[in-house]
Amino acid sequence: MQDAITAVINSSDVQGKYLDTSALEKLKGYFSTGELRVRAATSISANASAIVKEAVAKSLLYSDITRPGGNMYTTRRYAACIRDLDYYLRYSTYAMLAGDPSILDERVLNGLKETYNSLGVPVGATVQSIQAMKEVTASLVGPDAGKEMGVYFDYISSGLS
Ligand SMILES: CCC1=C(C)/C(=C/C2=NC(=C\c3[nH]c(/C=C4\NC(=O)[C@H](C)[C@H]4CC)c(C)c3CCC(=O)O)/C(CCC(=O)O)=C2C)NC1=O
Repeated sequence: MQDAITAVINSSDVQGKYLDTSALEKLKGYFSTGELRVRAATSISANASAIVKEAVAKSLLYSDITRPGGNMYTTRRYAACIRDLDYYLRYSTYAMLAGDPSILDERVLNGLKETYNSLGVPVGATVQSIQAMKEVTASLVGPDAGKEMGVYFDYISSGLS
């Protein structure tokens, strides 16, 4: 896993240089949003199950997916879906704190699309529910932190698509 600081330092190290202006600007941006990130992570963790629940209500409930024959039908599969959304929320929060998406590649996206395809989990509906979580989260944490979190929800969405 990388974070914004190691990403910037590694790329300067590879070139054998001190940090240049653009590297320093990146670090400054990261440090100046530190408190925003920690505050957002605090309220997301305190409201995680409510965020997931509202996102499901907005995107999946009462659709063909929750009816017999749908991929969320049966309690076991419904629970697996809720659990997956909770993973996406938790790992997006980690990535937002780190200011870097690499943890999503390593822990979440690696092999996920293949797993979904082999189990018949619909990717389009999953992406819709991740986008619903993005909206619900933004309304909880406010527009600035919401935009930061949005980067990582979008990263998972495009990694799945
Ligand atoms: C931390 C990283 C991590 C991820 C991301 C992860 C995902 C993941 N989701 C799975 C299943 C699943 N995922 C879903 C999800 C959904 N079905 C829908 O229709 C909805 C659109 C969607 C929810 C948004 C369902 C229903 C299953 C069970 C499918 C089945 O067994 O038939 C499985 C197969 C094994 C299992 O059932 O537990 C994995 C590995 N596991 C992990 O360890």
